Amino acid sequence: MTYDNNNIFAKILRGEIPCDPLIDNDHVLAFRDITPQAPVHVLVIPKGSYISIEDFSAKATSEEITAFHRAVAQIIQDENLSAMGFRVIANAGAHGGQEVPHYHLHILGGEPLGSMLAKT
Ligand code: DGP
Repeated sequence: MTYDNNNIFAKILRGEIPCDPLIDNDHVLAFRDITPQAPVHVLVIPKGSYISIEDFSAKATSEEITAFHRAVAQIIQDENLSAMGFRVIANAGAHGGQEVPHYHLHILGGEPLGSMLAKT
């Protein structure tokens, strides 16, 4: 599978679609999901062209991987999620229900999130 330069997050990274960044640095962009599934629902994406967690974990540089996970920690802290807990989701491919083929983590919290999987 090759990276689709026309996916929505690629367009956000090019500034063709607006977003309100919570983090914007050399390697990472974080912003709120347009259709939040919880009171806190933040997406963390690498700026590099990676399709999925598999692609990113296999090919990203150590610098990119470190920056990405530091950003995850920053969002968890900035959104005050540590005390009550939260969930991090990486959808991948058809069975994973991934809609946007640019790697992203969903960080969800702010209320009890229920069971881990709902196959609807
Ligand atoms: P996934 O199914 O894991 O690929 O989730 C993609 C998420 O991206 C979905 O929860 C909605 C969100 N999303 C799609 N388009 C936009 C957009 O233009 N802006 C923002 N902020 N979020 C978007």
